[in-house]
Order: sequence, then structure tokens, then C-alpha cells
Amino acid sequence: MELHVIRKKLKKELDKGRYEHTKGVMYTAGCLAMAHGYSVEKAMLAGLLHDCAKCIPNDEKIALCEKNHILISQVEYHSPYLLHAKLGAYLAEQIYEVSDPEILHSIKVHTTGEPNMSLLDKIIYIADYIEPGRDKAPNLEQVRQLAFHDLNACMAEILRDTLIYLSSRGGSIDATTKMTYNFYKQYSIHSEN
Ligand code: DGI
Ligand code: FE
Ligand code: FE
Repeated sequence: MELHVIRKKLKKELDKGRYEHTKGVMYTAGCLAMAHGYSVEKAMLAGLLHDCAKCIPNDEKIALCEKNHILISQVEYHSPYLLHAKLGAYLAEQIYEVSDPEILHSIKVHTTGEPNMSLLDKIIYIADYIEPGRDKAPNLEQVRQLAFHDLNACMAEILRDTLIYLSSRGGSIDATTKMTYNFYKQYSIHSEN
């Protein structure tokens, strides 16, 4: 499917704020690809589609996963918004006709991450967090700078701040998010880790 067709479709599927965020992630992913020697086109396509399932109502997310044999964990039943990553990868392939496994995988893991991520996985995970429309996270200035110098250290910072945020909120934390942090904390610029 051509890029402008995907954009038009997404504009209808997503609410205004989510579509703006999507464009921010698309361009930021493109810039990170330039900085780290990855295909700009592929990074932008992955960024464009990463949240394609985000605006589907939660009960529908669960129904769609069940119907298509996408496994739902206890934490995902408890926080169904987490499913937009897995479901997004599925829809990117089925609806938006993306067949590149690197792109599909980066969409699948963009919320929790996973240990030992590929270059594109990290580009999308990080672009999602630092795109210009984001303003709530702590240390954004430092994290943004790190993103263009050291992807692994940047992953460690984002995961650390995300886990602090999630435990302050008292919600359930996916085991994968913790495993991802445990993998990336070795690269942290903070000596206490
Ligand atoms: O879809 P976006 O909002 O653009 O970003 P995202 O897909 O990274 O989702 C971000 C939210 O997901 C953020 O508030 C942190 C949260 N999150 C990440 N890991 C976990 C998690 N939430 C829960 N409940 N458990 C996790 O392990
Ligand atoms: Fe997301
Ligand atoms: Fe996002």
C-alpha cells in the first residue's frame, strides 16, 4: 500500500491527537535512522503505523485478539491498552499490507520493549517517547540528546523512568517491561545501576 494511502486511512482510524503523535514518531524515527545508519523509509513506515490499533476500544481489542489467536496475558487483560502493540503489528500486516518482518516486529514490541532489541525496534521505542509532541516525561532534554548518541543508554533511561512512573501509579507492570530494563540497565549512564 502506498504511503499516502496509509496516511489517509490512519487519519480516519486515529483521533486528532493520536494522528499528530503518529506524525511526530514518523519523522523522529526517520531522524534517528539517519543518525544511526538505518533505512529512513523503513523507520518512517514503522513510526507511521506503530499506534495503528491505539484507538480501537479496549473490549474490541480483546475481541480482535481472541478472534485472531493473538495470546492475551493476565497483565494485558488487566491493562488492555497494552494490546495495541501486538494488535497493531497484526493490523499493519493484514490491513496496511506491510510484510517486512523488521517493521512488524518493531510495532509489536514498541510498548514494553524486549531484551536485545534490533536497531529498528530501539528507534521506534525511543521515537515514541521523545517525539516533539511529548512533554510529560522527566529528563526529556537529556533523553532526547542521548537518543542521537547512544541508543542503548537511551533505552536504559527511558525504561528506568517508565518503571518509576508505573510503580508510582500502582498499575500492573508487564514482565517484559521489567526484563527489558534488566537487559538495558547495564548501559545506563547512572553509576548506581
Ligand atoms: O501508545 P503510546 O501512548 O504512544 O505509547 P506506548 O505504546 O509506549 O504506551 C505508553 C504507556 O504504556 C506508558 O504510559 C507506559 C505504559 N507501559 C509500558 N510498559 C508497561 C506499561 N503499562 C503497564 N500497565 N505495564 C507495563 O509493563
Ligand atoms: Fe503505542
Ligand atoms: Fe505511540
